Amino acid sequence: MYKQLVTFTLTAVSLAFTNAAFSHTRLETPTVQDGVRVTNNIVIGHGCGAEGTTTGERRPVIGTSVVFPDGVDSTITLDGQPYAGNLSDFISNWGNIPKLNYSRAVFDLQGSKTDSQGNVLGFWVGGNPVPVDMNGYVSFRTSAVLFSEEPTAACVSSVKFYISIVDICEITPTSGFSESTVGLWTHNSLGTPYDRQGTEDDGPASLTVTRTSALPASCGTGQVVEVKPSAAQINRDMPINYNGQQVWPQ
Ligand SMILES: [Cu+2]
Repeated sequence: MYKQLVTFTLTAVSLAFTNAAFSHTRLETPTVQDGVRVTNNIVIGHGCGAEGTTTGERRPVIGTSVVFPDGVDSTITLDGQPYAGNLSDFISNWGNIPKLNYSRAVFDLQGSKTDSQGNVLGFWVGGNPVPVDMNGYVSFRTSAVLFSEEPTAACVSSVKFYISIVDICEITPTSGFSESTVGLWTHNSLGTPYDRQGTEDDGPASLTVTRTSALPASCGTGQVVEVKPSAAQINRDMPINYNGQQVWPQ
């Protein structure tokens, strides 16, 4: 009886930890195949508050801001080593990949974030709170991502894009950011006001594109590429503009 109770308690504790880990804001489908258009969701799993805060103590998310690396001045690694070349050495068509699916099912307001050419590199939604005991699904679609034909890409089996997300529970200037006003699903060491506080770089969501065609045998298990946004891009693209005005942070 005692033994059963201990087992049950340990299971409950480990489940609680698992849930906490999975309730960070993430993509519903974090891995997609190359060449395939995929409908996806940003899943807002909980409101603002320190990790371990109970659901009832959390503050509801009233909006979220999502930024994909633009691939222009992004930081690229190849098998964990800094890579000085271009993203086009690995992916032939990065740019204008994500697109928000219009919906007022969760939030009343939404908009795309674009670069100077009009390519979508992120989006925002907001306007009303997600109840703290529920998930918020923000629907979007990624168009087909293609591996480059360049020899540099020949042995690459996957490319992982880190997606920076800020869940907003109260509109403040960046000086007002805290665990109760924002959920920072961002890198911890870019040096921007949006950086997640923490020693581990476990903030961002990610989208991994995997190659479906077989690699040449000489490639072995293949190489992995990772792409992170620059600080300049996060500073430029994370704020939310609405009707020509920056409405967050402010
Ligand atoms: Cu979490």
